[in-house]
Formats: sequence, structure tokens, C-alpha cells
Amino acid sequence: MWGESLEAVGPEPAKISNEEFIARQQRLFSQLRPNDLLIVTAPHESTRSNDVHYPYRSSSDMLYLCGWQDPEAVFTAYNDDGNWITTLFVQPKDILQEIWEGRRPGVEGAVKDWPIDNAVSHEDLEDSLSEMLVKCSRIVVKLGVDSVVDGLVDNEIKSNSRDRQKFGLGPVSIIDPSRMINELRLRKSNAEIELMRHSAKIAAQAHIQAMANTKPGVGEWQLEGIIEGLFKYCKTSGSAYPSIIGSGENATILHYTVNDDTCDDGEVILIDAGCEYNGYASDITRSWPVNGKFSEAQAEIYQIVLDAQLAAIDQCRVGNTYDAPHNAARRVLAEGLIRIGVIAQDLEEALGPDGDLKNWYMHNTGHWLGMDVHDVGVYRPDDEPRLFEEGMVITVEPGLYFGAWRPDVECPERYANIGIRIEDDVLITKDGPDVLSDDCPKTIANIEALVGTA
Ligand SMILES: [Mn+2]
Repeated sequence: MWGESLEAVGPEPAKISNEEFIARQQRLFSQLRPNDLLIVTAPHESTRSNDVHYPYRSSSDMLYLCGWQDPEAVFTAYNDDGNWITTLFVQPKDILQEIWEGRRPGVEGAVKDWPIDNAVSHEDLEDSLSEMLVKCSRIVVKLGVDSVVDGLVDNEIKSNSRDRQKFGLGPVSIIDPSRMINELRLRKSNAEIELMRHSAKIAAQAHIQAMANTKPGVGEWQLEGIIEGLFKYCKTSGSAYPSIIGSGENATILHYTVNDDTCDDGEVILIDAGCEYNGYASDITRSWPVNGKFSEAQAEIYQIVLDAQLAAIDQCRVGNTYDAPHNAARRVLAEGLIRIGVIAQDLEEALGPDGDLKNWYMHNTGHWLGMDVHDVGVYRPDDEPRLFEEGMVITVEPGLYFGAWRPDVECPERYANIGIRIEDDVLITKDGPDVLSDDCPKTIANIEALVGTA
């Protein structure tokens, strides 16, 4: 049923190699001090209801540094005479657990196939980690992820052991490695870029299928089924975030995820959906007319947003500030709304703090994209706007939202309940913006040619 989509996506790219994982670890270790103990944690499994868990997804930092996906994992590293020694705590082999829940690599499998020096059973976490903690002077850990590790760290810092009192041994401070890891994750390697491109190609096909299957009377939930079914069909781990599928006034609610309404003739539908492929997110939004033909009013708004998006994408260049796309998009949106008479202010006024643009465009134009959909990386390090570098990936997603239901603004009748957002995933390269999601149609003509054709 989805063979053509799968073919359009193309072959699966290579997974991250152990050599790359080790290079990532080394880049992090090179920023640490010899007496540091690095601890990277992952969340515990969480209960959905009674004895059923949510599908497990490890922390992005764990996945980034060693690719280990199972629960009850802790990654550590300490320096031994100039060499950093890595240890991964893992679930031990357990026949009964494995019969019920699946095979485990166990301690031996972990050492053999993962980019680590040692593996230790998670059952020995308390003893082994305590031993490591006593020997370090700084604990490098992000607190608040694994409560068991937090407890051990807390105990060790507070302890008044003989060694501490007499010899001054034991950890005296805790630092958070997030800033260091986030800087690494912000710049994507070639292997990561290929995974992200694949993720975006799948998401593009999902939007194409949703467009083709849109007709008056279709349910938002049915389009959700098509999109998320295609995600699974293409071997992703599913959605990177809850799909936003809103028709009519639902399209004017930025994070609408109920998806239980029927799409009616004359409405615009807005779909914001992306998948996670081998740990990497895509994030695409398209908006189209339910009946396959933009009304004049819908086309006016759509074209303004598209022009704004293209202007913003053009700003995604090495050396530009991260907010250059946002500023470009806002300018084009404001110009457009002045031109069609929605805003009765001059351009600078419309863009200013008391300007009317924010009535119809109230969010930012993009965010970093990577292992997390809102990926890590400080936007204003040292309070200066970040400059784009090769290998960074940012979304570009301007929109205009005319919620006729809103009591706080007077929505122009002509544009009542039109909600348009157009979002692509853009890689910064030395040759200019590379739109990873450009398989997904976005001109008025290309969209009209596709909607309702299934
Ligand atoms: Mn987004």
C-alpha cells in the first residue's frame, strides 16, 4: 500500500559507527579534568497504566555517547593515568525476564558490541559507583534524570568519611556536563546528517500521503493514522512528538493534538508531524485546503506565509545570527498583512513591541533539530546571538493564525479560522541552506495537484 512512498524515501543510511561514538566521547573527555568522574544517566521506565509501561526511550545524551537503548543504564568515565576508562551499567542476563520481555545483550554482549571499555551489571550499581565516587574530586553529572544515581551522588558529597576528613579525599563539587554535550550535539556529523535526511524524507512522504487522502468528511484521526502508520511502515520508532492535525479553527491552535474532528469542505487543515529515525527527529508542517482548492482568501494568507518562509530559509547561512530567519520572516509577514489591510500600522510599528503582527504570528520561526525535536544548544551563549555554523540544523516555520474564536482580538471576517504554518528542516552548509525536507510539496500549484488524489 505504501510501496511507492518507501521507494521515494530510498535506502536506509548507515548507523552511527562505534568509531564515531568513541570520537564523541573523546571530544567530551578532552574538556574534563583528570580527577573528574563523568556520569551519564537515562530515565527510569514509566508506567502508563497498572502494569503497562510507556515504550522506553533512553536519554538523548546516552544515545549520543554510546548508542545504548535499554533501560537501567548508566554510563561513566574516569581518568586512569591519562586514559579515560568507560563503564556502562546494564541490565544483566536474566532468562525469565528475557522470555517475557526480550533478549538482553547483558554484560558480555555490551562489552563485545558497544563502544565501551567495561560493562557492569546494574545490580552492582550502588557498590561500583560508590567506589568510583570516592576516588574523584568533581562529579560531572546532570541531576534530576536518574533518582538512584542522584541519591548516591548526594550521599557521597555529604559523607564525612575518615578518608575525607583525614586525607581530603572524595568529591567536593558537582558540575553539569550538559553545556559541553549540547555544544557537541549542536553540530551534526555527516553520518548524523544522513540519518536526519532520511527521517525528513519519511516525514515528507507521510505529509504527501495525508494530502492525497484529504477530502471533505475525512477525520483528523484518520489522517493521523495514515501519517503514523507510514512512520512505522518506514521502520522509524514512530512520531518524534504528538502529531498536530487540525482542520478549520483547530488549525489556529498552535499545539492542537486532540485530532478528533472532521475536516469540512472550505476549511484549511494544518498538519505538524515528524518521525524519529534511529534517534533523529524530523519536524514538518504543511497546510492545505480540505477540498483541494485554496479559496482566494486562503491563497492570500498562504502565499504570504510561503514568501516569509522562503525569505527565512535564505537567511540560514554560515555566519548569520540564529535569529536572522525569524527577523526576515516577521518582516515579510508584516508587509503582507499591511498590503491586504489586516494591519493598519506602518512596517516598523507593526514589527515593534506594540505592533499588531503578534496578534497573528505569536511564536518563533525555528528551533534546533536533532536527537530531540527541540534540540539542545544555547541560542544566546554569553548573551550574544549564536552564529550559524556548518552542520547545525534548524527548523524554519513561520505561520499566520486567524482564530475567529479568540476573544482577545478582532479576527478579520475574510480570514476567519484560516491557520497556516509551513515548516521545513534546514541544514546549514558552506554552500547555503540545504532543505532536508524538500521532498514535501509547498507551492500552491503543487499542493492543489496532490490533495484528494488518493
Ligand atoms: Mn517545529
